[in-house]
Amino acid sequence: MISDRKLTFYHSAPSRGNIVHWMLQELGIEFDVKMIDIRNGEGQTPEFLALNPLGKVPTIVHGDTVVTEAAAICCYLADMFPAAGLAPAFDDPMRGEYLRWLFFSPSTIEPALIDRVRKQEAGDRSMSPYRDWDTLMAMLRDVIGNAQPWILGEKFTTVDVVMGSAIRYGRMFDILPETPVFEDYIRRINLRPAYVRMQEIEAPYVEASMAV
Ligand SMILES: N[C@@H](CCC(=O)N[C@@H](CS)C(=O)NCC(=O)O)C(=O)O
Repeated sequence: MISDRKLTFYHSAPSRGNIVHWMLQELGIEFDVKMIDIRNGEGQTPEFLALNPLGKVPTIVHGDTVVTEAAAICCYLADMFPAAGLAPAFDDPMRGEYLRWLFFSPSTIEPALIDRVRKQEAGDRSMSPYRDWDTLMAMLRDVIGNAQPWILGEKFTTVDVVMGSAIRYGRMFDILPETPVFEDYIRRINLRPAYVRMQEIEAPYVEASMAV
C-alpha cells in the first residue's frame, strides 16, 4: 500500500524546500524530515549526492522512489495521496490546465525571476522561456487576477502551492511588481492553516539562518 511506504523529506530552511513542506502540510500525511545544512556543504555528501546529484533540496524518498524538483515532488505527492483532493483526476478535463500551470512556475516564471535578479534581459524572444518580462507580467496579472479564489477556481490545488510560492518569493524579494492582484492572492495563502503551520515549524531555522 502507498501509505505504508516510508516518506523522507530532505529539506533546508529557508529554501525551495518550503514549497514541498507546505504541500506536505496541506496533505496532512506522515513524513520524516532530514534537515540538510546546504550552507555548510551538507548537500555535497556522497550519501546525499547519490539521491540528488545536484546536491539540492527539496528531495524526497518514498519507499524506493527518489523524486527531486519541487514541482515534480508536489505533482507526485498530489497523485499518490489523492484523498486530499489537491489534483484533478487523470480523466478530469481540468487535468490539462492543472499541469499547464503547475509547470509554468519552474519552467517559465522562475527563469524570468532569476534573469531579473541577475539583471539579465530575456534576449531573443524565441529562445526565452518566458518570451519577455512585460508579456509575462501581463499574463501573471491576468491569471492571478482571475483566481476565484484559487488559480483553478473554487478549489485550492497543487498549482496554488507551486505557483503561489513563486508569486510569494517574487514579491518577498521585490522582483515582481507590487499590485493588489498579487497582494490579495498572497493574503489568501497566508490564511491557509497548512501554510501557517509550515511557517511556524520553519521559523527557528529561518531565524538561525539570518543570525549567521
Ligand atoms: N530546480 C530545483 C532547484 C532546487 C534548488 O536550487 N535548491 C537550492 C535551495 S533553494 C539548493 O538546494 N541549493 C544548495 C546547493 O545548490 O548547494 C527545484 O526546483 O527543486
